[in-house]
Amino acid sequence: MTSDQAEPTLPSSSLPPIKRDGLLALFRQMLLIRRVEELAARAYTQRKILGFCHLYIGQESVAVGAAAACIPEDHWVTGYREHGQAMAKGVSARALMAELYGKATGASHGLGGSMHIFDASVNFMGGYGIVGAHVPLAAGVAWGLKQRKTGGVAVCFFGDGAAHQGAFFEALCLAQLYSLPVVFICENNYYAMGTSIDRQSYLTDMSLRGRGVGMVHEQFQAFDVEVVRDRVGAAVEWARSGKGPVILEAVTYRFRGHSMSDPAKYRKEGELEQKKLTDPLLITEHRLRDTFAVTDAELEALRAGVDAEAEDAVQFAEESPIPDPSRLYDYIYAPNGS
Ligand SMILES: Cc1ncc(C[n+]2csc(CCOP(=O)(O)OP(=O)(O)O)c2C)c(N)n1
Ligand SMILES: [Mg+2]
Repeated sequence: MTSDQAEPTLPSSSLPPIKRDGLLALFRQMLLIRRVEELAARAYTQRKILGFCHLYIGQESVAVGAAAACIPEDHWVTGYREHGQAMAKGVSARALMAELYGKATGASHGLGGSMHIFDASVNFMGGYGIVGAHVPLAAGVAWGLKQRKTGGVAVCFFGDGAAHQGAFFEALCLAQLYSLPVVFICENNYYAMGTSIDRQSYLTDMSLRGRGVGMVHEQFQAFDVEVVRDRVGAAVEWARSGKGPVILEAVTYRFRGHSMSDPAKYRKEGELEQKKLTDPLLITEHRLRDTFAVTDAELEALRAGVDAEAEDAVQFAEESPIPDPSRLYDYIYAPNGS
């Protein structure tokens, strides 16, 4: 690409508008992620879950909207705030909760914990704790998908803080050069630990990071799950059709602290309350009521089902066995000969 060429822009997606049942399913999935994490937070304070735990509460529309735009062959790679993405990609509430409890029935057999959820059977490729380090992995996954002609694309989630890492830039350069089928999604939740976006970067739209390498880029408000579905839909269509990678910035917000040990005192006064007005659950509930005439009774039944599924996940995790100590070194090194 030369400097006199116009920058490409992302067209609208060709996904049909979502119908009543489809939107109810997305609402249910967002609510389930939230309930599971609320119960995980409770278990954490009871010291039943140990180690790090980064909650996704407030950001559910990003994972769920993205999943609605993807096909099973698409492979997801993400950071440590990944409970919601794991569930949206197909990890069950039980397998997620059991992993947080460090139990053998967890998605990573209890050997990973909160930051290392992994389930190759649903093409959820983790869960990584080093900020930005997984972005090159996503480019590698995309390379593999391209060679194997599976029709799948790689989708890589990362935070606003990760968009300052060297490894991130290198991955962008190579992904664009090799026209890899990968969609980079920066979840700009306004904070990297306690540092707000305007204190960490002169540039506050991280999708503009794509400009320097000639990558199609777009920023959008991601509180509405239908908007996320549409914009990620457009991006995966672009990547799937062989046009190369896309970088999106999904503007979102985390309602909880960075991790369980963060009281989040760095927020401006009234900021959290203001942001809660755009809670993804509220937005979709309003749409369900206003456009699809979903009733109180329907929503109550849905909530009861979600509560039961989340409580069942806790019970399952509590009753599951811990991993056998003989498995301690499993998955550290490849088995001999492979
Ligand atoms: C290379 C590296 N540096 C620092 C850390 C410590 N750390 C963990 S999370 C985090 C902030 C990242 O923020 P962001 O990318 O915005 O993601 P968010 O937590 O908001 O989802 C930092 C600095 C780390 N894990 N890895
Ligand atoms: Mg952040």
